[in-house]
Amino acid sequence: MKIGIVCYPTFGGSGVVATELGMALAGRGHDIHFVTYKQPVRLALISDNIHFHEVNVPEYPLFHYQPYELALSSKLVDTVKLHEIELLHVHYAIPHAYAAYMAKKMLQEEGIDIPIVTTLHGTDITLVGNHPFYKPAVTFSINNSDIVTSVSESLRQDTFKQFDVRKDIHVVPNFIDLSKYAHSFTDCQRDMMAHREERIITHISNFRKVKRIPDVIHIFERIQKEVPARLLMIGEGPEKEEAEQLCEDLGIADKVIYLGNSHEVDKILCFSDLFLLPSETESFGLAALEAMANGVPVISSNSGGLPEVNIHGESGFLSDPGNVDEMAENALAIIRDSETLERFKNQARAQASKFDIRAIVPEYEKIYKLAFVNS
Ligand code: GMT
Repeated sequence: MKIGIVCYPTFGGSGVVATELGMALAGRGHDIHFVTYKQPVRLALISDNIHFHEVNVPEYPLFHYQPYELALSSKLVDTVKLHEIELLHVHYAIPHAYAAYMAKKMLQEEGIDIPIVTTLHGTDITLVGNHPFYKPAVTFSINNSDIVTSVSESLRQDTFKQFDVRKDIHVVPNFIDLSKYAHSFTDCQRDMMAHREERIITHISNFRKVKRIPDVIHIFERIQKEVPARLLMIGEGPEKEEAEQLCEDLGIADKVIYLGNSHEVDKILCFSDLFLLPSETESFGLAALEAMANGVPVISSNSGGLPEVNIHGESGFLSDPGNVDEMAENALAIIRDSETLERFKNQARAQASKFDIRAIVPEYEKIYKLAFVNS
């Protein structure tokens, strides 16, 4: 099948999922066309059946805001026609589902019918999309997609609660390519990051408010009082500067390493002992799943879709958002002795294996077939 994929090309989870899905579909013989404003960061390989089409928005001084969705919908129309694309799969409702709908309508005028699959990822529903400024357009885009999927049951429920959605939402969870992790442990560079006796605690995010970055630091501050440890902070975002200051204020700056955005997340995770994700809400928590696939137990909040990914007492522990005391206690309960840590590492890996890409990608293929029926 010739499939057009629209996503954000950045380090965010929705872009990562879209890119990994596209590459996996290409591996199964589909012809994949990514349409976005920059080459997606995880799109390492442009092969014969993976293509990238850049959306350009010409600057014009009259426009206070450059009209990206207009440029995207025009690009979709051209790309669909030129490459005979049969289906569009858009990740993140804003503005992708809206632009895809416009493209569909324009193509209809030319006698071309293209089904639209929209995958909701989280913040497009729970944080941004439900703002009154966007809500009517997001509701319309969801209701006019041929198929809508969400990455967790929790996000499905949130969407029904917050929007007047008149169609079913199919849950297709995020996934992980476990074959990529089979050899990670031969390549560890742990000694460069920490002393032998120190536990390595890791956090990866886009450093936005929803991630509760100060909680990450407060949890770590309590941990390192009892067990020698280092904190690795991966990612970039608006809360980073304040986080660095908080580490200074708490006198732990020498134990916290900020690594910025990284293309080597798996290498870093492979020598980590514990992953912290105390987010206010998280529709899925792909970063937690990537940690678990690397055998890293997760201390997370219990909000959104996290309980569908991280299992309390198995792959880690979950607490109410903001309960940093409990999160620190649970973290210590895992890392204090090596035997318990090893047990949790194995359990984390076992839990991650339930989200193997080989089980999930065929789910999307079924969804695509259904989209043709609905279109
Ligand atoms: O806030 C983020 O982490 C970025 C955001 C995105 O759109 O890339 O992530 C959302 O989608 C991910 C992939 O489906 C999910 O794993 C994240 O949980 C979700 N983020 C939130 O719900 C806050």
